[in-house]
Amino acid sequence: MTTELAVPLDQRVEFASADWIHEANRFLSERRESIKHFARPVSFSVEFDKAPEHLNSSGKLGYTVVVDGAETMVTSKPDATADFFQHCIYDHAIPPATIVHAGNEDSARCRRREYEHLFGNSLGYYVDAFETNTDVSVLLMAFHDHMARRTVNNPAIVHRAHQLGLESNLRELDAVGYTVLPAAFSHVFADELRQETHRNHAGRQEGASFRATMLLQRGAMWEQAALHPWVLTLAEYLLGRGCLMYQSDTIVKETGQETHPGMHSDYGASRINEPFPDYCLEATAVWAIDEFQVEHGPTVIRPGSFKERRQVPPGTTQEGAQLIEMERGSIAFWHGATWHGSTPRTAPGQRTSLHNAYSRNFVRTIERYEDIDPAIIVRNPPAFSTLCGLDDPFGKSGDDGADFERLMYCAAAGYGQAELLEQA
Ligand SMILES: O=C(O)CCC(=O)C(=O)O
Ligand SMILES: [Fe+2]
Repeated sequence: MTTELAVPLDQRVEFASADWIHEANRFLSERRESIKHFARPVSFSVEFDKAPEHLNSSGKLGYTVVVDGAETMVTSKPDATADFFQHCIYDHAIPPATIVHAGNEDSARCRRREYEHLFGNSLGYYVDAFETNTDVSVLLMAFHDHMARRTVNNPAIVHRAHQLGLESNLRELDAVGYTVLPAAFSHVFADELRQETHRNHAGRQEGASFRATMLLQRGAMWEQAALHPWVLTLAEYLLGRGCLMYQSDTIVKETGQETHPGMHSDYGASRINEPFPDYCLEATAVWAIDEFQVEHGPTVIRPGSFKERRQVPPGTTQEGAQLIEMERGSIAFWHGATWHGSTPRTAPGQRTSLHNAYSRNFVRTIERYEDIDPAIIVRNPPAFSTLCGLDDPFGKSGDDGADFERLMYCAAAGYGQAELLEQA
């Protein structure tokens, strides 16, 4: 059975759009009676610079919330007279949606910590501005999660990349087929991921492979990793909107172990016809949970080889390829048609890494999440169900024809579309 979406497709909204404001009002006005018991009205206002063009028709973008029990409590303009006014949260970037309060304490802490690692200490922009454990903060947390559960990421991918400071990474992807994102996750997260990885690997039978797979259904930290806003932006740049999780797995490499001798392309498993199309079908993010220096057995890659548009010829060696050396906390990201391999670890100890591969929405993925536990879908923003393939843009025909609601949603949301850097 295919898992139900937590929020139907037609209830998804883009951050700070008119539909978003409308939904925000609907949520608050349903709670009007309890709001009337607040000791005094609460107000706050948020303003952004450099919003995507399709939203920023009227100059300043932002919104103001006045929680006073009135009919309209959220308006679509910033207002500097509000109690609590925050100009340009997230250093000008429109924030990706995340649900920080749902789930258990550990996962809430993890989500919040990683967003603060990337964007600074402003995630709790309105929740923290009011006393905790009051009716007000409980309401605002619920408001935040309700909106995050239906908020889609800014669909203007190049704009998003620009705001997140990833433009040079897009250029590298175009030029050589790979790029590295330093300090992409915290050392605390690295330690948590390592511990969980080793627990997963240890629980397996003798002789199991060096991979542990199907991570999206193995705990909230893997969900958080799959949604990494920088990685997802690079993935959508190469693969178009609505891309899927192709595979999510960890590798533990021991001293002397050669996991990927020679060279390969990540298109190998999908038997892609040659010549490969000139657009990307699959892309891989490798998280350095441990150090990736020469003695730790890092990845090697041949710059520009994705332009060959073919599988690696048998017998191709690693000669002339470049090591991807990176510090723990970094993420390497490559176009899946790029020829790469890995080197043996010479140092004592183990190399731990997370490999999140993404594909276009029409590619058949290696892992399957169509029947993933609905509780996992509920605690994540729409981007997560998209990765799991639950937005399936094709729908499936029943006895009465195709699923036009899906077809139309995915067309309107631009699924499969990509932008080129030069157009921005
Ligand atoms: O583990 C490595 O260094 C390379 C792994 C790899 O080939 C991949 O994730 O596609
Ligand atoms: Fe690979």
